[in-house]
Amino acid sequence: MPDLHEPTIAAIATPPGPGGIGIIRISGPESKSILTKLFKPRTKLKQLSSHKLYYGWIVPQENSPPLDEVLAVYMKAPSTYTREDVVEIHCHGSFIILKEILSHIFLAGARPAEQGEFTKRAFLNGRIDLTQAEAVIELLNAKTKEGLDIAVNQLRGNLHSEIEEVRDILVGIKAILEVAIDFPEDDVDIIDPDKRKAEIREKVMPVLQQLILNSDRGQIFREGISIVIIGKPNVGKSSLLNALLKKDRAIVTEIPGTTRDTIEEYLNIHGIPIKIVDTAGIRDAEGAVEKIGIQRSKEKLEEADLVLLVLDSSSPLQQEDYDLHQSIGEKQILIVANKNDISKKESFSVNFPHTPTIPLSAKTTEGIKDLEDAIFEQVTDDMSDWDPGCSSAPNIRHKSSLEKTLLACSRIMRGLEENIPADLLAIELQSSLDSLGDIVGYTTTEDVLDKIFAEFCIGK
Ligand SMILES: Nc1nc2c(ncn2[C@@H]2O[C@H](COP(=O)(O)OP(=O)(O)OP(=O)(O)O)[C@@H](O)[C@H]2O)c(=O)[nH]1
Ligand SMILES: [Mg+2]
Repeated sequence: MPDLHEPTIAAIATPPGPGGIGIIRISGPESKSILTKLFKPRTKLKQLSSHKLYYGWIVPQENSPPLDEVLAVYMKAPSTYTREDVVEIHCHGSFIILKEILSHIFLAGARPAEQGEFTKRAFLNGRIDLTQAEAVIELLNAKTKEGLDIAVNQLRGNLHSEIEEVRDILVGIKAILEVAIDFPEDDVDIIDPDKRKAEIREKVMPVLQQLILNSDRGQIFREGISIVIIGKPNVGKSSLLNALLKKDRAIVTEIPGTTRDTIEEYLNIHGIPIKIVDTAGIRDAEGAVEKIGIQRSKEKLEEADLVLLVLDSSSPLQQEDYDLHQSIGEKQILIVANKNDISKKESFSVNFPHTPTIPLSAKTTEGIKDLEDAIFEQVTDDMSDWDPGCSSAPNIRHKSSLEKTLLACSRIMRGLEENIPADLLAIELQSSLDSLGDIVGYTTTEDVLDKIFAEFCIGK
């Protein structure tokens, strides 16, 4: 149940800058009385009904001129976002008006909400679990439709219910162990180790393993990847950037050394958010500006998840091309055999037999789709059975707790094998339950919670 002694909080819930409407949100026990102090409905009312939108004015003091014409709603706990009494005031979307009204709300008894505090209250009051609170952040930050699907699924509680199913099985085993602790002479019979092992092996570990796998896959759609285009001067790197972006973003000329600085852009390849960086062509440069540009190209190369090495298939390979290929090291790489609209001088699959090569023309854009498919395949590896729309994809924090749970499960399996005493098994079991509890927020420490909610914006 919500704590009636919690202070009432308020914040502007809509983004800064002018807009059609701007919304102020208030949550806490004083919400309704604050609204009644400031809001004058058009028709006189005895009482504000819950979950009903009223038209009227914000009049901060008796006889003062109205500040704004608004729509206001009072929502009685617990059917609200935070499970506390909540008020929303829909004003005109001017930051000055919003700030002015907010200052009167503070004078009337609310305090400014901290980042994510509304969602934190929803979590603390038990309306959502931690995975759902985190899904709200991901929903707000989603860069592609696929990233959004993952967040919405998590918000609907898909991850929560999978974790709960596993927890139920482990809690059941723990109950049996506790009985066995009380009757040590019959403990093997009570525990029935083969049955417990089968439960963990068939119903717990595969679910944990699948969730861990989904975490890596979801990460790609959620966070995206970074691609860097490198190559000698004039091979067509900027032309490739433009072809992928489907717009003339970077300057293209026949003069080697055209691009001096790195150019960062964003694109969406089959649902994966991608940061793509065009770089200065790498060579032994004389000019100071070009030298700095080349240094930056090398730094960007370090940060990349995937490197597109552009080669000019219309002219013979040079030592510089081999050196560049070498400098990419262990990173994922695709060779772009550009300018294949001109007669071919090189077949790179002979020169670089272990690197996938995509022939294309950045100028005519023929082959660009093949490159997009190759990028997708390269970074999704064997994800053909992955559907971001129906799998719950744990984040890195969840993943590390899942891995801890899985380790604890392996230790329990070994313990059951070796018939170790029930009280020792119970300790391992508690540790696996604690790790699972961290994911949904039962046992999460205060500092982890603070870190999670600090990622929110104010007003959410
Ligand atoms: N025929 C043909 N010409 C191309 C192709 N791609 C690029 N070019 C030409 O090659 C020249 C260099 O292209 P850029 O895209 O500026 O090459 P870059 O690698 O970015 O060059 P720097 O920025 O100087 O390192 C330009 O004249 C382009 O029109 C292609 O696929 N076919
Ligand atoms: Mg360029």
